[in-house]
Amino acid sequence: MALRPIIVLPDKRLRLVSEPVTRVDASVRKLIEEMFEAMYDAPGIGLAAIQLGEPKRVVTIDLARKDDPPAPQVFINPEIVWFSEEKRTYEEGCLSIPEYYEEVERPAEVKVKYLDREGNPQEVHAEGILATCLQHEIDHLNGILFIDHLSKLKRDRVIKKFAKAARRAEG
Ligand code: GNR
Ligand code: NI
Repeated sequence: MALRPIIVLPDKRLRLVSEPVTRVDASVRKLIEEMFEAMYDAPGIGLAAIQLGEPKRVVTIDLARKDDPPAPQVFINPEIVWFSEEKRTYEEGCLSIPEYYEEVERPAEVKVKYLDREGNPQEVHAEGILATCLQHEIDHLNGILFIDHLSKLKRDRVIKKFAKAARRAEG
């Protein structure tokens, strides 16, 4: 299977709102395999389908430490149905905004409804890094990037840097 590239800023597809999956069929299962391949290769702890250019509401996550066995998790059509008042701050990064890291404050806990890779409805109560990662990935499904949670000054600075890099690469 060919390794699919992860799209980066300023690619406009990152701003698309992804479409719900209506049936977990062979094409969705193939997309999930390609997402894990790209995510593990990067490496990253999460990926949204749009990061491969596919505007579908599919998320992969693996929070296992390097020396532990893989723990792949799939979330199809994930939806936050509850979030805590309590917040948590975590230094985030994004494979679509390489080598930029900044602290983001989000709800500390979330309840997320989703379909698993068999298409069965599930619900998870997430806290810690899983809560942060799920919110980061669900943002991607809505065309939102973690830099949108920063000050306009910081966000504009990052966007400009990547726009400039793209112009340079084009020559
Ligand atoms: O690999 C990733 N690490 C990460 C760290 C803190 C908060 C969120 C993330 S997700 C990111 C991979 C990615 O870009 N997913 O969309
Ligand atoms: Ni990301």
